[in-house]
Amino acid sequence: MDTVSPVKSLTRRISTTVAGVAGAVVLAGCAQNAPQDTWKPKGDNAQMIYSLDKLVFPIAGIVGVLVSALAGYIFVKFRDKGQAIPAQSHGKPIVEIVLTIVPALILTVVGVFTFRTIMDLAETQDTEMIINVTGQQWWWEYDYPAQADQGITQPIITSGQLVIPEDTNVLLRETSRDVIHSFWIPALNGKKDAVPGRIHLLRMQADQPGIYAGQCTEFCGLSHANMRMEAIALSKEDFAKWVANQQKPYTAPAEGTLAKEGEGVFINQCARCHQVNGIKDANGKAIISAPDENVYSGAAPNLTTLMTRNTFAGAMFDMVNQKCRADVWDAKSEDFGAKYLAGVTEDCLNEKNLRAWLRNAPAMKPMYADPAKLEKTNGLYRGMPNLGLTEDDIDKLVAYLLTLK
Ligand code: HEC
Ligand SMILES: [Cu+2]
Repeated sequence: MDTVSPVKSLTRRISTTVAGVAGAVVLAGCAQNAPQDTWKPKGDNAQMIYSLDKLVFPIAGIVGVLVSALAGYIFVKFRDKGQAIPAQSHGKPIVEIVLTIVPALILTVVGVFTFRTIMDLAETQDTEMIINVTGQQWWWEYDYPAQADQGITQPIITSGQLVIPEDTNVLLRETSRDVIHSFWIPALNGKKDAVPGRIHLLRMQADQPGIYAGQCTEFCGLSHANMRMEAIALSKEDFAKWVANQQKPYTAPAEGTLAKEGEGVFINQCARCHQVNGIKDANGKAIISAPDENVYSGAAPNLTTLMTRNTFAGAMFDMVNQKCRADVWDAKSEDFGAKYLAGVTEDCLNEKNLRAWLRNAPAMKPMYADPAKLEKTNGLYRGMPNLGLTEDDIDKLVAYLLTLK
């Protein structure tokens, strides 16, 4: 027979829960390496949000503690011990007036500063550069329209890693090809939803070269948690080098090499979804990959300069091995640009990840791309399907993809 009284067991359950939550909150503050910390702003926009937080958080904290303490005191002090019901009254006008005016004043102060920050963050007058950002299940595409003053003479399209020049007011024009996503690089600015059929604007500015991690923050389906992104800030000179490299013409691999065979496999297997700018078929005819009607959003990442980004598939997987990864992530800001621009060389390539992806992408990242279950998605893929490639073809493709830098 259970001898613990129901009241005791309830008290124990409540105190265990409270201790658990408090413990988790305290431990969450211990993270050594927390790149997605809003309270470590690395640019003007994030700084504005932080300054507002610094004002509002202590006020909200004091009010929160006071209210919880008072409520707790009242629960304990006046709990039902079988005493007579106290005399009922209808309040004291003076208390009611004070309790209305004080919160109203606090909210007014907070409201004025919040409104001012929202207005400042919506400013677009000072834009120096525009990048179009398109979310889709489950990766981000960045397209840089031609902008002569930024040295961008023809459009650039890339994915996963948003490359920007330091100390430059960049304006993102966000939209989505399928469902609502939300773009968030905490060190650089707050969140902004990417909504199909609309364009939302988000300012970006980074004080220093470096890599700033982010995450899609609007639940967008099966692989929402695997939809990450990184902003890469480069010094202005390094950014110019990056732009020049993105715009250089395509060079096909030399005849007779493994990479050349890989180009053939790519044309047969991949080009129906993936664009590589300038690639030509055996007859010298340019291949423009049409939007693939079998892919839900109609699009796949542009792979023209795949090896200039060191993560792939929604910034989920490293394209580089452990050592080379540390080189970039831990670089001092003055060395960062050179390290990043070195790209993915043969000895840095994380061949294990890339091969696993080519072998069976949906096994690495959950996607609606299983041919057996396509009736559930009206015959449309979300993401990259398992193409059933042979190891031989994968060898060739890896050799070819390594030339895309
Ligand atoms: C049916 C369309 C389709 C085909 C065919 C296809 N892919 Fe993909 N691929 C995608 C989609 C969609 C993604 C984005 C998946 C994600 O990140 O969630 C992708 C992602 C990738 C990525 C990561 C790119 C990045 O920047 O994040 C690589 C590399 C890649 N595919 C290589 C290939 C190769 C090589 C082939 C040919 C063997 C191929 N793909 C065939 C649709 C396709
Ligand atoms: Cu998303």
